[in-house]
Amino acid sequence: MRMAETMQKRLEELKRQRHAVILVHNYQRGEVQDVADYLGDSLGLSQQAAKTDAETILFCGVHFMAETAAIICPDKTVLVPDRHAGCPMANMVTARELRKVKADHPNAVVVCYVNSSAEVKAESDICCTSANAVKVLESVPEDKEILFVPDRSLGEYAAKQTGRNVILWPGYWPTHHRILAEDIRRLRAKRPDAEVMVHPECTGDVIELADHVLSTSGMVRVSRESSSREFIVGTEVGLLHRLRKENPDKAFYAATPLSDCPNMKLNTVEKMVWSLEDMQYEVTVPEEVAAGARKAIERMLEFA
Ligand code: CIZ
Repeated sequence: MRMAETMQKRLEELKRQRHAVILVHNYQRGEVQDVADYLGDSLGLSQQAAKTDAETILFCGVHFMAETAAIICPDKTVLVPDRHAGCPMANMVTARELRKVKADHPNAVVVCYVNSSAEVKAESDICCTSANAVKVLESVPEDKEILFVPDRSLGEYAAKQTGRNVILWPGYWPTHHRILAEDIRRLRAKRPDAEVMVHPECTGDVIELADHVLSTSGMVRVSRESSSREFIVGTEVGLLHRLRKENPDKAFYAATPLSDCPNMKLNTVEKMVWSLEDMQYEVTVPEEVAAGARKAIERMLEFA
């Protein structure tokens, strides 16, 4: 038996022993996606975490996603295969910094992108993901100021879509900012029939060139439903594995190979096996923080 098959078999055994479910984000390595029980974006995975009967959740993504699962499911054991898989954008705002800005805008509603720490969520009124940011902004009463943290690009995009006046935090995801307008123009010239889909975390000049501005779940849907045969994809390159697998008769071109997140790629099938063998690395959130964060996440889930 090949090594990869041995590992997959062992993972199946451990899953049964540990009553575990495997949640995998769309940006993970192809071989990790292939052993998922559920594959999706952070919103979809949060919903799966909320309804699973499993005792253990093995979360393959980055730290804030596993933290969200731990907040929603305090009675379950949430494990990550690699504890160093973090998110640079989530580190661009701390609860202390947010409290300071809130003090200057005491009536503002704080909308917090899920790509943030539990402490920051606990300081926020409502969370959102890239899939529902526009709906969440629309839900804020017109007479209220909105403070959006930490992703400036997503906040700017959602503000434009809703016409709302939004105070933006200067955070960003380096992986999406590596996609340049020039990349899109060059590929469009080469593939004139391709539809261009980009993520709302991209910079404004990239967004302006796109046919669709979508979360990863939106890209999965449009790729399936569209009659186009070719797509230029402006997001983290891990998603292309899923798009190609689900649409073998269509062609997908990464806007740039540089849009490759090193944190997302830290998880491997071997580390998943070790994680369930040793029941590590457990992600926990102190209840005094989790209680506030849970309210903001639960409000977001109403806009799923
Ligand atoms: O919300 C998520 O899961 C992220 C980080 C991207 C997306 O659009 O799925």
